[in-house]
Amino acid sequence: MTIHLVRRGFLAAGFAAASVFASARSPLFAQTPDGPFSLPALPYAANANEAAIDAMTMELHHGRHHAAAVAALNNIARDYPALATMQIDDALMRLSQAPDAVRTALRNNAGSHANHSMFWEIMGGQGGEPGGDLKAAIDRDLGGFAKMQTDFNAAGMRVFGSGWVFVVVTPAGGLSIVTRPNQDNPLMDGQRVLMGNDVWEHAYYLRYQNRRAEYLTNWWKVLNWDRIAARYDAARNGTLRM
Ligand code: MN3
Repeated sequence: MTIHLVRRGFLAAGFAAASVFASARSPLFAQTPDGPFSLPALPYAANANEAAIDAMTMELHHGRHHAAAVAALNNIARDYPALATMQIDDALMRLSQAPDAVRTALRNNAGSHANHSMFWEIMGGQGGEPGGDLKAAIDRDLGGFAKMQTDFNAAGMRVFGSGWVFVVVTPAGGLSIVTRPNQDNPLMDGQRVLMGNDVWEHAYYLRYQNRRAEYLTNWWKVLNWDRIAARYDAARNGTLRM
């Protein structure tokens, strides 16, 4: 289906010759073609999150799943050149303006790139609890840290099929727990992601099999609250990109 979309888009754009080249690529491959988007390196070793996530899961999740989304995104940029000049948050917030032929693929792959980039960034820590302004916001909006954990994990359990659970910073500046299906990202609704957990089975199945609750509970042990606090400051300053 994606190949069809790529071919049709190129023909529509008048690049019929280029479509042959593009359709020979599979966006399912992890290899990242040259393009405007790149896979961010993990900011720690693959085994840094062993308290919650085994190294093989980290390597497959980052090096195969996320890489495939980046490769697909670069293929979309060939088809939709305006994408190459856009920040990922702009692409997600203006999804309705994308050409019909690429919108679904863009939604899935730009969403995945934003979601996973955030996910790697906020781990690699020792868990614990946030302080300062972020703690105050959690107390104010989410009923305190313990209630936030309980409600976040419960929301993660309620995701049916594949999706994500997030804490978002709303346009009004408040914190809220939300879930999204597939690779949807709250930026699509104008909300900034403070933090989020991936509850696709690929995120936990090797170690936990069907025990998603145990994965959700352990995940808090590897959070890096300094990085999450920096995201909170960036969200408030208007500089948080994804
Ligand atoms: Mn994932």
